[in-house]
Amino acid sequence: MSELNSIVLKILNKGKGILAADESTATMTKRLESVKIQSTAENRLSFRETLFSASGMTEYIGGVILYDETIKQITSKKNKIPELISEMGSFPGIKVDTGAKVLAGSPNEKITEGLDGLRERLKEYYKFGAKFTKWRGVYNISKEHPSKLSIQSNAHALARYSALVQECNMVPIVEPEVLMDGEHSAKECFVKTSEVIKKCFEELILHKVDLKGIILKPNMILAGNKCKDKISNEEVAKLTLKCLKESVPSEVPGIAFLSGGQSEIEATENLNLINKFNNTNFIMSYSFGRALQQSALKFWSQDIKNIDGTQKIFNQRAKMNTLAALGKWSKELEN
Ligand code: 5MM
Repeated sequence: MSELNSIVLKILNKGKGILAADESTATMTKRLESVKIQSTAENRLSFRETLFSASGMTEYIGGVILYDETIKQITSKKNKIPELISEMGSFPGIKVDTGAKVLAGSPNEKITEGLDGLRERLKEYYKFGAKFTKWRGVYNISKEHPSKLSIQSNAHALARYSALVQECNMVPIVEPEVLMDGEHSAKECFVKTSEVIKKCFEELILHKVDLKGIILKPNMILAGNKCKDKISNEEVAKLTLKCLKESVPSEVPGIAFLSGGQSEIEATENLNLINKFNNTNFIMSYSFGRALQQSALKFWSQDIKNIDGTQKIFNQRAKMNTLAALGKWSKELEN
């Protein structure tokens, strides 16, 4: 077994998932301001440190994706953040893209940037203790989108990023996110997501990326948030499995879904059904941002000194999602 493959299997071991805490400062500011907390470096650290030192980290969270600011911060107990995460039994990871910018040639779409100087930045993050990385390509659905140009150029960037990351002995998380914003049907989401993922693997193979040493982070197959014809959770799970079975090469060891704006319970329920019906050899787990942090953030914002209370809420979400990654979750366990 290669070193990278063994890291993947440890991160996703026994239903463990990934905490996506890699919000850029702009996104984190939105999240904090939505609960009336000022977005200072100190407050961003305080919330994140509260989560990273929660007991649920040890049992349920195999990896944490950090942002550049956070990986360099020192905790209130004078520890480095990656050391705290490792001590809790989890792997520190880092977001290495520099964000999605307007795609020249298709102004309503985005291309993710960050390849220039990436090899050097990766070496620095490796020294900080990162064992894995993340890069997110974003695609929106409309009649003419995602365009061939956006599908091709984002896949190319994801593949070039992955090859550089593996060269530096870290596991790349490959995140092509087809957004749920819009009126599109679940069927359209299925078709577009399949096209996007297939192109990503075409490019990953061309760039000689070791598929056993990556984690795919896709969206679930959902109807757009403005679509009138919603589908059931069972249909979401079945369509998601069909899409991944047809588009992902069997060498890939693990898939960790993003939550994409679903409510916490919805994301957990869908993940549980995906695992109940899983007829593939892929590990199917989670790499949630909002669906792991929303309730904890709300509670914390009422009293940022109530660390135990915040951690209790986070532990419960992490536990519920790990049970879902094992197909053992039920609604009754939520109470
Ligand atoms: C944690 O949120 C990340 C957002 O990063 P930016 O601030 O650079 O947009 C995002 O990439 C996240 O990792 C994934 O989208 C998954 O998060 P959700 O909330 O969809 O599970």
